Amino acid sequence: MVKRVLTIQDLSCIGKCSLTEVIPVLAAAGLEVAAVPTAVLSTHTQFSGVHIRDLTDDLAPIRQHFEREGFSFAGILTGYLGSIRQVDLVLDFIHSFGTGEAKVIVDPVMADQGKLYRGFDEDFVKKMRTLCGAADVILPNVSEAALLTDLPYPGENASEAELKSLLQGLRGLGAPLCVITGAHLDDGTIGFLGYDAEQDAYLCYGTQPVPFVSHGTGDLFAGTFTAGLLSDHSCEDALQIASKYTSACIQATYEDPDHVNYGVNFESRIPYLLQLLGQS
Ligand code: PXL
Repeated sequence: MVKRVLTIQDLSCIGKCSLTEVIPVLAAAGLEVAAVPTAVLSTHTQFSGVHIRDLTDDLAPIRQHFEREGFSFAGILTGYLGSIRQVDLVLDFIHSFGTGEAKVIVDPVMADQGKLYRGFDEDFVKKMRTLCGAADVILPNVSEAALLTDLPYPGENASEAELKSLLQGLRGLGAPLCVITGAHLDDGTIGFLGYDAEQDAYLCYGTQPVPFVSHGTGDLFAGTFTAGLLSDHSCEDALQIASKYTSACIQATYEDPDHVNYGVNFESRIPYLLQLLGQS
């Protein structure tokens, strides 16, 4: 039977991120995607003058309808959420549908390069800690890990020892698997460093760095990890698949002289994703 995955995040029309990346990746893995948009934005928030249709008031009625229909989900992936109230409403989805076998994956999108994204503050960070506590897996970047743990931001070139301190702090939030993504590892690669509390083991993997930075790579990583996990790969394998695919998409964008600089060329690498997932 096809597995159904619920994902709750924004739909940005231009500026590849959130649902526009996650829906195709999950669908490519053969999963049925229940996509709940929290807002429709003309572009992601790195552009100025963005038109936003906020859908916060629609989230509870959508959840209630899902409950009346008796829908269930093999997993829930949350991404960029625009307000504290949205996080509360997402927690309601998790309470309704995140029980039993369902895997809850939280990407606590709110910061990069040591700075909170526009519109977020310390109260939002506190609320995000609660959401992380309701997850099976959390996928912060280094900046988000520092904010969530209230530890100083160690910079993008943090040592593995510093990343491990962040991981121990993240562990305190309650998720059994905490993974710092986009981490510069001591061997010169870029990838993830995670701590699996059930196994008491660190998970680590990196790919060669590509000198190109783009928006939406964290969302792509989270979507790909979810795709791998729900297509029966282990957490460690799913993390490696996400690392390899995200890196290949960044590389493809970097190598394209005509690339647009508001997202990565993930579309051209879908055949590679299928190969990584063992589906081609
Ligand atoms: O990629 C994270 C993200 C998702 N959605 C929106 C964003 C951002 C990052 O800025 O603005 C709307």
